[in-house]
Amino acid sequence: MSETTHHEMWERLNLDLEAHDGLLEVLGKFYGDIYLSQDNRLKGMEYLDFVLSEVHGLRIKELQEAKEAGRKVIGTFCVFVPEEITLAADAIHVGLCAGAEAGSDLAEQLVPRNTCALIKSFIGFKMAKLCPYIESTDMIVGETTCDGKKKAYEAFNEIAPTYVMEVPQTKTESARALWRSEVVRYIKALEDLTGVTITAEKLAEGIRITNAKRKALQRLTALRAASPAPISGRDSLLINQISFYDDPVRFTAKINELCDELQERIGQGKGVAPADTPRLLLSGCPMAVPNWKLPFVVESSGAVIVGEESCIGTRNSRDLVDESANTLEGMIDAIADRYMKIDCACFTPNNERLENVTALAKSLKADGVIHYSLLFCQPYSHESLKVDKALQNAGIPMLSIETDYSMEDVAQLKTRVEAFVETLG
Ligand code: BJ8
Repeated sequence: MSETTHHEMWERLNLDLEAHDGLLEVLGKFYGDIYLSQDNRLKGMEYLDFVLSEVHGLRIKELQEAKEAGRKVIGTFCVFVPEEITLAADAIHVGLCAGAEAGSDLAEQLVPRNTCALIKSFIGFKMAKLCPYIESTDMIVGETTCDGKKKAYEAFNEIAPTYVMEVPQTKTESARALWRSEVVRYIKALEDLTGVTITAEKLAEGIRITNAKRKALQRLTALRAASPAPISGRDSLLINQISFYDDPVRFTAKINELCDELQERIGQGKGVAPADTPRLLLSGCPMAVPNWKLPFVVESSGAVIVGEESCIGTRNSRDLVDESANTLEGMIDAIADRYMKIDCACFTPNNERLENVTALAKSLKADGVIHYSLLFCQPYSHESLKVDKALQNAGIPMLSIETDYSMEDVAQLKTRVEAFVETLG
């Protein structure tokens, strides 16, 4: 992570420079051990390495320059906030979920101890003055998904004003009507903030850009069905993580280039691990940057990860917005419909997720699934039992793991993952 050149900018953003330097140092080391140590990486990963090395540097500089030119920055915590609309308002959409423990002890002043690590992390990053993204936002958007997040936004609002979208908890007709009205309310909120009127033309362009990004990620997912696995799970997770920060047009072009390289590699029969390496699908809670713990444990236990069924994975890229509408109302309907397909564990019932996980495991030729829940995450812990049953019925073995962001259980996790991988033969 480059530090010296960006200090002035970080100071202007009121970061705690000493603590922030410490964070970047740890992250740089962590990244070197987990990422740069891998063999057979794709050339296209150099771009991702560069973006990650500048995630608090050049990308923040770009955001500051955009702000000086009059654009607004919108920070989000959930894939329910429609990026299409943010782009249509000529604003920039960034993900604020955090995957590190730093600041989590401070977060316990605002949320209870038994809150998941993801929530504690974004609150902790704000309280410890560690996140230049939060400090760059003009509007932070929360959402009513799990109870932990709903209540956390009330507390977070005290230190960072948060606009909250109401996400329904069921998939009924009335729930869809509520969600559509929330999409309309978000359009209005953005128009008020930016002074930009969201026209059909602008929204069509926002839909096109976001769909193109999702199509590139879908392409990556499909290519990972090849054997031997052509890309590591760690690198694929990084691509999905960076999709929440990078400029969407640039990112899409780079990921399509990387997919071209992948295609070539597959054509040559090359991969990152021998063809008989057990293939695993990860399923469950999102893994925000820099939460690379479990992928590292899995891929250093004799297995390769071939997919991520999570919001920082296929749940965010699987469905596109229908582009056939040409009126604003029609596009709003198409956006509402696309987002209602998200199979987050916060919905009840949520049977489509069981079908989706099983279908994904089959299409990626996974030998097994690791279900990952963050400690204290009720929705995903509950669903791990149902996912297990559905996979058993399909003859696919599953290992359930609950953990947080600390490194204390790494040895224990490795023992469990190795034992599971051994059973896969
Ligand atoms: S659409 S998965 S991004 S809510 S891990 S905070 S669920 S207690 S992240 Fe999510 Fe949107 Fe759903 Fe996706 Fe709560 Fe669980 Fe914590 Fe979680």
